[in-house]
Amino acid sequence: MKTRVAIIGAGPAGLLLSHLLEREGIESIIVEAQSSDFVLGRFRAGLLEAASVDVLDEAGLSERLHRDGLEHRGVYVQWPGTKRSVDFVERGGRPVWVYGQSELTRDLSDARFAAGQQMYYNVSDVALHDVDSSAPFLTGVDATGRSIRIDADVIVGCDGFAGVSRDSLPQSLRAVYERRYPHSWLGFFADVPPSSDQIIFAWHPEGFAMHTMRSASISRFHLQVDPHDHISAWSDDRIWETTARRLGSGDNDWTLHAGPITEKSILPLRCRITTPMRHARLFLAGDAAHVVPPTGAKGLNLAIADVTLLARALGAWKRGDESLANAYSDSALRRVWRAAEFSWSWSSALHTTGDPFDDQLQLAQLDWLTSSPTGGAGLAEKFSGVPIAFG
Ligand code: FAS
Repeated sequence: MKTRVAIIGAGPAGLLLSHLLEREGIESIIVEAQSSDFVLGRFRAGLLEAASVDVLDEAGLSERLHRDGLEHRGVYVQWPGTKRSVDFVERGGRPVWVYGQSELTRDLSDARFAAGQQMYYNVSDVALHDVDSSAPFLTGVDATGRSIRIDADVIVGCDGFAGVSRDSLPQSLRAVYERRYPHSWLGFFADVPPSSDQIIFAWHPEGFAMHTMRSASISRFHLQVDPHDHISAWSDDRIWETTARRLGSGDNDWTLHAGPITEKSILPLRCRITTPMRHARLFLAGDAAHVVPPTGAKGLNLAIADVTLLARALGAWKRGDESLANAYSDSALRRVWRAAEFSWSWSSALHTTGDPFDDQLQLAQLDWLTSSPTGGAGLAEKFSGVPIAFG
């Protein structure tokens, strides 16, 4: 097969890229290792920055988001004895949207199928060839066991953290920056309406807790746990008791409502960034290039920003101007490192270490962020994001 852009991965990055490329008049083919149902069944992220919603609005992909999503002006930040609301809009930022990644992936997937996009699911052994030449190509084995080859002008790796595309960056050029956090997150979904009108970030001497949501009837929670902890050690009762304690249920007549837990898992917190995000005819976008801890809810938003920049760059290149394609990696990485810094500093302010000195430093940081106009403005900007642009 021959196309202009061969995309590896049908997650949010790959699907949105294909949609944005089509609006630039550029055809693409997507190959995906898993089945469509498997990809649509992955929950993961749940918070969209305003800049991400702007992209989806402009691309005609946000109808269900505005119907079913929840627009939030800010979040609650609390610690024992103190609960403060940080209103991003009041502090110069923009609202954020609660809308599950699985819902967004469904919207993107539906749009691609409706557009007759060439997408091949259950493709194994994907390999990249000749990315240094002007005629790169992909090979793989499709669901029927047939070998496939896709010749393209450009290959884009949207194949996530476990993908293969970044291995095609020459070793001599490739730099990998990695930080493993000294704690993990136990994340769980519950079929119970949220007990709060806004997301709660709770510092607690025993460990961090977060109350977020996916809809008016589904709640989502995260608990700081030891990196060596195992989900089998966490009964539903233990999870609810711990969550209620850390969120201060019963304090100031606020009560956490429990319900059936429908999914629970433990996720290591890590940051890994691979540079550059472009080499010759190979581009990387989304988790294929970078993963950040979900504390700042940046992973999915970075994927959206990457492919927005990349579609603009490939559109300009098609019109004869390669300058944006040359600037893609630096522009994308500038945003990635700002998100990595926020994810690191916000995680560091909220996750306890067991050291009382650290406790006091963290509480001082949270007190400043939630009471000082400049601290609040900084938090608002980091949370609600900045416009997606080159430079
Ligand atoms: P994805 O990983 O979503 O998609 C990559 C696709 O490539 C997959 O479908 C995969 O099957 C496919 N693929 C991989 N290798 C391939 C190969 N060799 N050939 C063909 N296809 C291949 N982010 C947040 O902002 N907030 C959160 O709360 C949050 N929670 C998360 C929880 C978990 C458990 C995880 C794992 C991530 C979480 N993230 C969160 C980050 C997550 O949302 C990512 O940022 C987002 O999925 C990025 O999208 P993609 O770059 O498309 O990568």
